[in-house]
Amino acid sequence: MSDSILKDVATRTSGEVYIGVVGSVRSGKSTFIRRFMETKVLPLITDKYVYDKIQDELPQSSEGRTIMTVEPKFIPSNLVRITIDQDVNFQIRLVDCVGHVIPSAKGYKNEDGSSRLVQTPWFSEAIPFEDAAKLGTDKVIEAHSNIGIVMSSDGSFGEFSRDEYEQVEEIVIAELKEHSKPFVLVINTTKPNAEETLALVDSLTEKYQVSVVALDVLNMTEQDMDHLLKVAMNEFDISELNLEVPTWVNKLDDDVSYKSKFNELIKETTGTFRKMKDAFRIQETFKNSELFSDVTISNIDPATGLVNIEIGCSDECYNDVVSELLGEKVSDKSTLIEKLQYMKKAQHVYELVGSSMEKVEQVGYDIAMPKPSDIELEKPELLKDGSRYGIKIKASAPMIQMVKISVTSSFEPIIGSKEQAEELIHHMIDNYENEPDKLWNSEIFGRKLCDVISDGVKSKVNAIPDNVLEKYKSSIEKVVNYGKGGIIAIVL
Ligand SMILES: Nc1nc2c(ncn2[C@@H]2O[C@H](COP(=O)(O)OP(=O)(O)OP(=O)(O)O)[C@@H](O)[C@H]2O)c(=O)[nH]1
Ligand SMILES: [Mg+2]
Repeated sequence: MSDSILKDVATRTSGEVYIGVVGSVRSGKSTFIRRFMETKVLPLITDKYVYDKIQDELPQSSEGRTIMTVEPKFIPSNLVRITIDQDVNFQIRLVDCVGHVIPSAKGYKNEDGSSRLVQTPWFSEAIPFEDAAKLGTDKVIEAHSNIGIVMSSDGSFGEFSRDEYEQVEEIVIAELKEHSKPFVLVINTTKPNAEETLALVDSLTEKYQVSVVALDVLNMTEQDMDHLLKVAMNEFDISELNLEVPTWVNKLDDDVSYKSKFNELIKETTGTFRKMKDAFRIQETFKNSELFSDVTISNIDPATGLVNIEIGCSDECYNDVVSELLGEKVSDKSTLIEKLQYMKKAQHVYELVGSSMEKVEQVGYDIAMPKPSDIELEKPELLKDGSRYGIKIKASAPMIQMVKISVTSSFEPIIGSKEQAEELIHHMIDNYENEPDKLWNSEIFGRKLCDVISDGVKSKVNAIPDNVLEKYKSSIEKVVNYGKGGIIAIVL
C-alpha cells in the first residue's frame, strides 16, 4: 500500500489531515468518504475497537432522487491518532456535508412545500435544508478542513443531468474561492477516461481556474485516491521559493538595470503564481525571459511546500552588466583591461577621498584622512629635557582638504528690440518652470546655454593666481599644525 502521499499530506498539514467533502446533493459525497476511509484509513487502524467503531460510522449512500445525507457528519466522530512507518503521527477526519440542492431532487422540502428543517452541529435549533448546505460548507471549509473536495458529476449515473450539477457546482466553487483553503473539483463519472470526460475536465479547469479530477468514485482505486491527494497537495501555497542565481547577480546593486528588471520579474511572477502547481509556470515564465539562459526545478517538496529553482544567466547578459557598470560597451579583452586599469586608479582616489566627498556634499567641508601607508616617519631622535632624556618620533602625512564653494556665473547677451527680448524671456521662463532641462540645453547664438555657463565658471576658477593658491595651502597647514583652534588671518 502506498502511504507516502498520506505522509506528505500529514507533514504539510502539521499532522491534521482534515478533508471537507462538499458539493451538490446526489453527487457521490458519501460514497467517496466511505471508499476513502475503507481504502486509505481503516487499514492503518490497529485497534480493533476503534476499527469497528469507525466502520459503523461510515456514511450511507442511496440511489434515486431522494437526498440521503441531511445533516453534516464527521467521520470518524472522534479524532483518531494514526502512525505511519513509526515516524509520522497524524489525525485524519473527513466531513460529509449536506449537499447544495439540485431543484429536481427530493427530500429537501416538506409535503406542503416548506423547507425541511435539519440539525447541524452549529445551532441548537434545526435550520432550513438550503441554509444547512450553505452554512455547513462555509463552516466545514473554514474551521474543519485543510483540504476541500468539491463533488460534482457529469450526469453519467443517477437521475440528474450535467446541467443540473453544473448550476450547483458554480455556486459552490464561488463560495470556496472566498476561503483561502486549497480545494479540488472532482467530477464523479462512470467513464473517467473517456475523451468527452477529459475534454470536460479541461474546459472546467479553464473555466474555474482550479484543479479538476475525473473519478469513478464508486469504483475508485487507491491509485486514484493517491492521485487526487497529489493534485490537492499542488493546490497548497508554496511555502518557500528558493531561487539559486549566479552569485554575481546577488552582488548587483538594485539600480543596475539588469537587477531592477530581475527584481521586477520575480515580483510579478511570485505575485501571480503562488501555488505548488504553479512551480512549473514560474519555471516557464523565467525560461521565456531574456534575463535567464536556463531554468531548472532542482527540488520540489510537497510535504514542506519548498520549491528550489536553479537559474543560469548567459555570458551575454554578464557582458552587458559589466559594460553598464564600466560605463561603456566592453566587447573585447583589451578594452576590459584598459577599463580595469583606469578603475584601479579611480579606486585609489575614491579610497582616499570617497567618504569625505559625501561629507562635503552635506556640510561643504572635510579633510580626507591619510591611509596608514601614506604617513611618513622621520628618523627617531634623542630628546633632552633639562637633566632628563626622551625620544622624539616625528611623522607627516598628506591630508587633502576639500571645500565646497559656490561660484556664480551669468550670461547677459544683447538680443535686439524690447519685444524680441521679452518674447525670448517669456519662452525661457516657461521652460525654466516646466522643463528646466530644455532651458539648460537650449542654444543661444549657436552655443548651448550649459556650455556657456560652464565656461564662465571655469574661467573664474582658472583666474585664481597660483601664488594665492599656494598661500591658501600654507595657511591651512599652519591652522592645522599650529593653530590649536585659534584664528589665523590670511592676508592675500
Ligand atoms: N455508477 C456510479 N454511481 C455512483 C457513483 N458515485 C455515486 N454513485 C451513486 O450515486 C448515488 C448517490 O451517491 P451518494 O454517495 O449517496 O451521494 P451524496 O452526494 O452523498 O448524496 P446526498 O447525501 O443525497 O447529498 C448512489 O446510488 C451511488 O451508488 C459513481 O462513481 N458511479
Ligand atoms: Mg450523502
